[in-house]
Amino acid sequence: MTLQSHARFITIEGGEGAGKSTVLAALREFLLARGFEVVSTREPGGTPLAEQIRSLLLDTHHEPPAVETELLLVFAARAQHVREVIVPALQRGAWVISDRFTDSSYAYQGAGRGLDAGFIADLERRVVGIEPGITLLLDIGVAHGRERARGRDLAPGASGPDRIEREHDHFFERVRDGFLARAQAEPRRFRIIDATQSAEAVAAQALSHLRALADT
Ligand code: Z5A
Repeated sequence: MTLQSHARFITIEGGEGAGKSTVLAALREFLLARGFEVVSTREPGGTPLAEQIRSLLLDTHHEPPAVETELLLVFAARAQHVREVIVPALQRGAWVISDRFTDSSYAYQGAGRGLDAGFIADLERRVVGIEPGITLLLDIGVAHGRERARGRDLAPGASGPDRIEREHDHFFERVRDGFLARAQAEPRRFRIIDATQSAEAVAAQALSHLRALADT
């Protein structure tokens, strides 16, 4: 089974603190202003059940999952998200913008944790079945991204770093390399954006890619 690509399905990927949420808000505003229905969502999560799985994945107080458990949990959440939210929205003609999707599993569980990419691809085909028309990869050095995320995590009311955010820099270097390798392997789908620029410059670049899509 090959993956079905959807032109109105946009994903935003990148490491910690890359600015994905910030870009998502800008894309959403642009599409809403043009009168489109927009579903903005995130992974892991996006449905009540998938959000519960997210809590299990990121929780720091309980037994840490084995790497295989971690992979299967992200795909369990994704199976629910695809069926309950993403596919129904695409079928009624809405745009869907997701903060992370399957590329994150290749980067974190594949490149980061060392799980076999063939196994992930098999799950992707059997459990997910779809892929975005365009993926914006916000690329930033690990130290720079972590510094931004730390600033946010230390703000009053913030809950502090989650289980994955507590990993070492080496892990995040492998994740970054994993994302860049995927972008290199699929240049038609990926657009790499230098996320070290100002938030305004990053949003402007993301919008220029979206404009090219939305106007066709
Ligand atoms: N995960 C996985 O392992 N496998 C999978 O398959 C999936 C996910 C789907 C949760 O994801 C974790 O799940 C994640 C990977 C794993 N773990 N980690 N690490 P998440 O997306 O919810 O968590 P995150 O990557 O930690 O997101 P984040 O830190 O919230 O990053 P962000 O959304 O890219 O950043 P932001 O919130 O937009 O910005 C961060 C801060 O920087 C904030 O204060 C902004 O105001 C500031 N910012 C943003 N842009 C700029 C610019 N351009 N300049 C200066 N400051 C900026």
